[in-house]
Amino acid sequence: MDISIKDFGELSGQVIQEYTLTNRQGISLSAMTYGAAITSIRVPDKNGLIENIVLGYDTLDEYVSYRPYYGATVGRVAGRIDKGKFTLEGKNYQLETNDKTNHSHGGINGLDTKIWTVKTESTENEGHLVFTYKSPHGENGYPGNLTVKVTYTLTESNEWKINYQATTDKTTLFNPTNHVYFNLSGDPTKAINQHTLALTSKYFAELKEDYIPTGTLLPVKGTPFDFTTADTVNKGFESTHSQNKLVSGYDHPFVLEHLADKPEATLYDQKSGRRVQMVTDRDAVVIFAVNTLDGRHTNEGTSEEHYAGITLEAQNLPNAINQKDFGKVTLSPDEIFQSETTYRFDTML
Ligand code: G6D
Repeated sequence: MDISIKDFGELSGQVIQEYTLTNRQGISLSAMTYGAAITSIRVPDKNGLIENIVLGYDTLDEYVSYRPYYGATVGRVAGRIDKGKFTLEGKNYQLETNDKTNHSHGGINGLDTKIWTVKTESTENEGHLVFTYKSPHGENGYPGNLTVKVTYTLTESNEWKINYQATTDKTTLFNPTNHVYFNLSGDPTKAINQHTLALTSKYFAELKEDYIPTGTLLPVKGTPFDFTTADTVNKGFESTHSQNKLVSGYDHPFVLEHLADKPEATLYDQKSGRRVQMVTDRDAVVIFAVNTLDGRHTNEGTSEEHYAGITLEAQNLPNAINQKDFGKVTLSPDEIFQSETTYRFDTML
């Protein structure tokens, strides 16, 4: 496994570095110390042409100023928290409301805006980028000194593994995700409308006008949210279903059925033949299809458009701290948070 490093700009007087792992098939994964963010993943199409399949920017300044969370490690809590409020061990907390009246993606200075330290490790068949960040007690309003370790592994079996580990000295909240946007065509100016998606999900979380889940899990059956059989994501872009119209496509958490015989999510682009399969130990996946990009962003010199990419954000359900039955997002001092999500790349004719 080849490992290379290059400078990727400077922030607050610190050099931001980009690390690239390249396996023997020529597949590569790059990530930078700003936000422990994936900056590119290069995989072959059905003809062997290796291209970048994730949205990103050419410069650090664009990541910092535009901040659509391209490839970013999002936390302490991914997604929204209703009015930024929660109660923990009898204490009421008020986080900053950085998304209209709600708290989103860990706040204005979430983990995606932090400079992480990194070390590299490699074995015969795996390369690892081990990112660490220590979030002090009270950072963005969250209790507890939280130490987070995110390990990106690229394997010779063309898998990208994300392993999260975290500990805290006071009970806090932790529900991270990676916000990578896939565009399997290899060209961010080509919309992903015709990408097909398959999910094991039988339910998705209904959203209110402010995108906070209502608490109701709606059955996907008979709706444009049904991906139990692979289908084009375009159906949600053209749908008149109130939930699709609310967000102009998809911006929804889907509850995952962990089945023994299939991955939780499969994304496929018939034209390039590229496929990514996701397996995860998390309860849900948020599918967000970049419904609002206005072409002002650039990616390797080209501008990205509407529906330029789609996320597969493995996580527990948003606003879970305020919604019973939405799963666990607390972390106490006597626990070690541990989670793993794997994305496997291949091609199909
Ligand atoms: C918008 O509502 C969406 C989020 O789901 C997404 O994560 C963010 O843009 C990048 O706020």
